[in-house]
Amino acid sequence: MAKHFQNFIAGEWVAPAGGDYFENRNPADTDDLIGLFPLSGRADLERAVASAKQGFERWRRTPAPARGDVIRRAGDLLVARKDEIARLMTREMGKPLQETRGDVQEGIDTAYYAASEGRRLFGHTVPSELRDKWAMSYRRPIGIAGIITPFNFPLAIPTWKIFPALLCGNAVIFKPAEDVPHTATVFVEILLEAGLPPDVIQLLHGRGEDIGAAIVEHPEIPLISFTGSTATGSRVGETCGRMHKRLSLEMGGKNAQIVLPDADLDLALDGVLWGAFGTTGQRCTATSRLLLHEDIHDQFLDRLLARTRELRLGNGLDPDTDVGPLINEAALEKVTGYIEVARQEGDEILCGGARATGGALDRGYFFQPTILDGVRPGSRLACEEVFGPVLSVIRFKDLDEAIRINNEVAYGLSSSIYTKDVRAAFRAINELDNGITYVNAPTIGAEAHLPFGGVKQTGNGHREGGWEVYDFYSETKVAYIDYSGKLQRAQIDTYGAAQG
Ligand code: UN1
Repeated sequence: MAKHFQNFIAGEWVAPAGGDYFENRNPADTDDLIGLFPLSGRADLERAVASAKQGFERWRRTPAPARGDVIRRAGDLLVARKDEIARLMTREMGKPLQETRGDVQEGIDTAYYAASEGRRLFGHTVPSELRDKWAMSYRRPIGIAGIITPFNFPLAIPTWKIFPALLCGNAVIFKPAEDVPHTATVFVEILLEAGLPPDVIQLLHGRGEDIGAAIVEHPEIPLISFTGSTATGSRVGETCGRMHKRLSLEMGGKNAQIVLPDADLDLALDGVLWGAFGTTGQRCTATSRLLLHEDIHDQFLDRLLARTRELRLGNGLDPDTDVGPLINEAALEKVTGYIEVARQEGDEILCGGARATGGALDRGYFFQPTILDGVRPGSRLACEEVFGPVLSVIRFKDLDEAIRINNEVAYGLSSSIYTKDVRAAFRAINELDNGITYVNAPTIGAEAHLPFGGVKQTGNGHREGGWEVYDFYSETKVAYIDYSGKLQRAQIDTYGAAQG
């Protein structure tokens, strides 16, 4: 009998009001049932909002350094349980253990950065234009933050959002992706063990179209942070625009690795293998386009093909596995659909192109690492996010053309260039339209203490990580203190002229 997991609402682990649950199965072995998780609805959300409002009133008054201490303890608990969490994460979403350990590490890094921010949260103090008057800005909490997260980084992405939201003094309602509810449950247990007041965090499991949409639409949740598909992000954006909510969106990518002829080709090869097929291509930063200079195109592809064929697919708990499964049946259908599109568009399938089967693979959602050559700029495989192990190869003649091809897609998350030429590298940094550019490193691998996000259709101008995310989760307040004892009129009694 599978275990029933619960929501965390108003300080207790509780069953959903409607009494319905969904199954959480291992994508590498669908016979493996991890547990049953609540399908939440509006009644659950109403209870969570009422409790979070109370939590917010207390938490907003807790000094920021004390809020930081709770987050530091959460970081310590993540350190102590790193291996255990990595294992349960691999079991529920498939990526190999070294990657899920990295995912937990990203959460630890984010915790310690957030904890230290509790002793900064800088405002500005600036001179007033009037005498005996003081002017300054500082940061205030906003209210309840609705946090909606994807499956591909089951711990890291929730920590990117929840730690800064809490550090800034907000309460949180957390809705994790349906594919990874177990990691989310353990994360909330850790927050509570670290000493977070129980009404400051509420965990609601369920479907995006039900409980996710209800959170976005709730008038008492003024702050929404969403990472997921562009289509869903557009709907979230419409609602938040209509309701004047503060919204951070992190959506798709179509990230390119550019290889110039002078590059260290061994390094470029290692980079594209990791960027394209790490996490089974299911990162918004995944390398999904490889732009090869015509002089090295053929030899580079030959070597890439040989290395790709050596990749071992399997259960991520097996230390020999390089590439795990896709997340679910719908992902398998989506990626398979794109191979059909590639065929219709006349792309050449150099390897892969189908579900991976045989032995234990038959029980999971495995897909062969796939390389498509001759992909034309402007075609669907050159422009659309696949979110799977599918790499589109495009040939170019010079750096100008490579930059143009990189920039002509709707997305703008990350890009990468391999070259030894410092002039080419700096031109790329300046001219590639992306939030992040890597030089001699793959398109994946952002560090937790730098701003993360993309331009154009990837986001809506906000950044996660680093120092910038604290602006999103707090409101600027400005205070003027006039101790002159008389009426001083800004812009009129300039520089205290009235006083002589
Ligand atoms: C994502 O793909 O949604 O830069 C996040 C990286 C990771 C985070 C990826 N640190 O690849």
